[in-house]
Amino acid sequence: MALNNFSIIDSTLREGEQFVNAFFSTDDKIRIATLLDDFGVEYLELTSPLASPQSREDCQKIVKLGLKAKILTHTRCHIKDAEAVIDTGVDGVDIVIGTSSYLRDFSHGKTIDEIIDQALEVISYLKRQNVEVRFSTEDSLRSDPDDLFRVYQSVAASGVDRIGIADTVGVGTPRQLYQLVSELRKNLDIDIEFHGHNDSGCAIANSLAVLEAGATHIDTSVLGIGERNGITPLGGLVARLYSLNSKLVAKYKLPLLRELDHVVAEMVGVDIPFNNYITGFAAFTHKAGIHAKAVLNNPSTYEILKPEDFGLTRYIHVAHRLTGWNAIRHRADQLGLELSDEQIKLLTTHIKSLADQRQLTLDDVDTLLHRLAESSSFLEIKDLIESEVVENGTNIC
Ligand code: HCA
Ligand code: CU
Repeated sequence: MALNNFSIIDSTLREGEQFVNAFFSTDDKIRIATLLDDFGVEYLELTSPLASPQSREDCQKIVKLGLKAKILTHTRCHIKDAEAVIDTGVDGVDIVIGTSSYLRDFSHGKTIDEIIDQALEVISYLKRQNVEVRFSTEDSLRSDPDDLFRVYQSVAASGVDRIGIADTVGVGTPRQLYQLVSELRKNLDIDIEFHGHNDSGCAIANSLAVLEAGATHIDTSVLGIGERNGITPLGGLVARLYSLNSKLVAKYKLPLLRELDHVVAEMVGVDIPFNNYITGFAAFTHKAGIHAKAVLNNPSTYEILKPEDFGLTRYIHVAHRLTGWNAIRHRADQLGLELSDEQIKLLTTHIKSLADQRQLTLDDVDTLLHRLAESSSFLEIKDLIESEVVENGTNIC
């Protein structure tokens, strides 16, 4: 099963450059490439050198960095394009042509037979240049399945290294993709890549489905940036695979995800979403008293991902009306305060009443805990708390 032997093709520097806010300087590109290489992705896909003079220069510079990751570039399936990118020294070229009726009628205007002829010409040229060649069909999920099979069969016989399925508009479902890849696997002995857009929120699930069916390569970008709302996010794919079996992603330096997400978010001027996989600020926070208690006893009760494996820490939110005395006890222990269960339970009741009246901060809770620890007798603090709840509960801190 390919799940044990897949590669990530990170396309932050190609698909990601198509994100509306992306304007990467040469230094930005080098930083992203170096970080991704350090993280351990197997391939980096770069914008076509034909896009602009700077794109060509940057592509050459990244090739010269001598990274461990293989460097790919991406072009249309045209012989002239192929000839014009080969001198950049890349390890491989990803070629693509639309096969859906949308793209055949409204983009390049070619028949399936013409697409096949053109593909064979370009593949044979590139193979003679000794580079890795991937041939992909744009808008595969809205292409006629018979056309798709015919195209893949012809190119597979031509010595191409990998075929690519591109869900260009993010319309595919996991079941559909599982079936498509299973069918290809049965008939063709060739590596299969998947490039999935996320318009309907299935990019990660689709990536897993194709891997389960035998695909070998998955395209990602940092934070998922790309055309429209982007493609399979690197961190999301890692979270998905890790939670099946952490060994699947043990080959990557997981603690680098945080830096990658932060660096790219800053470069393209967006915040990391609060609910982002692994690196969103709420990804490892626990709030309700019942959750907090169980997580304190055993984090796995409510965590499928171990924050420490990603160089991160969990946070138990205690200053609110849903809190519980176990969480407040944990905070007291963190502060090194010796308090009895009775004291903690009383204070928890008080915190809940206060939190009904205004939003509390951790500082508020800490102040109360310190005051409780400093009070000479339990009765004294009991009186203090009860009188303040009744009289002016809004401002005890
Ligand atoms: C594009 C289209 C593409 C190509 C994917 C691929 C898509 O912007 O050039 O080469 O497999 O989503 O179809 O990104
Ligand atoms: Cu795309």
